[in-house]
Amino acid sequence: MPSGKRFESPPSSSVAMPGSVDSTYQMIKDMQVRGAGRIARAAVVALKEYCDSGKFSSTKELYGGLFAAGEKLKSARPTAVSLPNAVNFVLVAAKRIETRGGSLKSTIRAIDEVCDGFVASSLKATTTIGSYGAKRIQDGDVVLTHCNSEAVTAVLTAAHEAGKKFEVFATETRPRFQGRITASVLAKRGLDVSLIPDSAVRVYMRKVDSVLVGADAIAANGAVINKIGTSQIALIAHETRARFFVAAETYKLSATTMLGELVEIEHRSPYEVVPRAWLKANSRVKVRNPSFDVTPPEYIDLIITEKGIYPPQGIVFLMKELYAEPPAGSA
Ligand code: RI2
Repeated sequence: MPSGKRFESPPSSSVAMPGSVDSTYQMIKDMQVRGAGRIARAAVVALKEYCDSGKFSSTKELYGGLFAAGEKLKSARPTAVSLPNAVNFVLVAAKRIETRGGSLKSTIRAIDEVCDGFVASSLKATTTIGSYGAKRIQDGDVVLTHCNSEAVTAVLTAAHEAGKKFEVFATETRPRFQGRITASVLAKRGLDVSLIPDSAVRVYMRKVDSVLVGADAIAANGAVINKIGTSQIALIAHETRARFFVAAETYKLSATTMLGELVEIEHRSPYEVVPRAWLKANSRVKVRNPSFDVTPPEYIDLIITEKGIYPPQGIVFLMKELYAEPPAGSA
C-alpha cells in the first residue's frame, strides 16, 4: 500500500485563487461537495464563474488564469477522474476558442457555453443511465448498493417510477456514512429501503439478486475504482452469484490508463475513522483510511453508461472511441 505521504495535496493547492475557485476547491477537498459527477459539475461551474469575474484584459490572460484555476481544481481530490476530465474538457475547448481569435467578450461567452453544455450533458447522462439501468431491475428483485451515487439512485428511481416492485439494501458506508444519504433519498422517493452496516453485507447477500454501485474511475481493463468496500462486496456477490452492475457516466473513464497509468487512490484523514482524543490516547496506533478500492473486471457483469451497456472487457473500445488521443499527463 502506498505511504500516506504520497497523497498529500500537490503544491498547487497553496496557490491563492479568487472567490469561487478557491471555495469550490476547498468544498471538494472537504467533501462538502462530493460524488464524482457532482464534483465534476462544481469544478466546471467554478471555471465559468472565474471567466465571468471581469478581471481579464485579454484572451491570453483569460486562458492563463483559467488554466491555473483548472489545475488547482484538479488537485482537490486525486481519484475521481470525472474531475480532471471535466476540467480538461473546458480547458481544451477554451484553448481552441482562444486560438480562433475574437474579442474577450465573445471568448468568454463561448467558454461559458462550453461550461453550460458540460453541466447539461452530465445531468442528461445520469437520466439516460437511469432509464437504461432500470431495465435490468425486475419485479421482486433485491438490489444492494454501496455509498451514494447519483447514477445509482437514478437507476433505482427510474425502476420505481416504472412501477417495478423491488427492495433495496444500502450499506452505511463507513467512515463518512454516505449510505445514509442513499437510504434517505430513496425512502423519500417512496422506495423500499433498508440501511445495513457494511459488515452485514454477507449476511444479506443470499437474498440479493444484483449489486449496483457507482464509479469514481474506470480503467482501460474494465476495473472499477469506487468507494472503499466495493471490492469486498463484489467478492461476496461473486460467491452467491448475484449480478454486479456499475452505473457510470463516460467522463468517469480514465483514458490515461490506456497508456499504462494507474489511478491514484486517495487516503484521507485518520480523524474520519477515529476521534482526535482517541488517537491521542492511542498514539502508537496507525490509522489507515483509503477512500477507494479497485474491483477487478472478473467480478463485474456490466457497466451501464449513457452510451449503452458494456461488459467490462468492452470498456476499452468505448474509451478508444471517445478519447482517440488520451491527454498525456492528465488523468
Ligand atoms: P456519482 C463517490 O465518491 C462514491 O464513491 C460514488 O460511488 C461515486 O462518487 C460516484 O458518484 P465520494 O465523493 O457520480 O463520496 O454516481 O468519495 O454520484
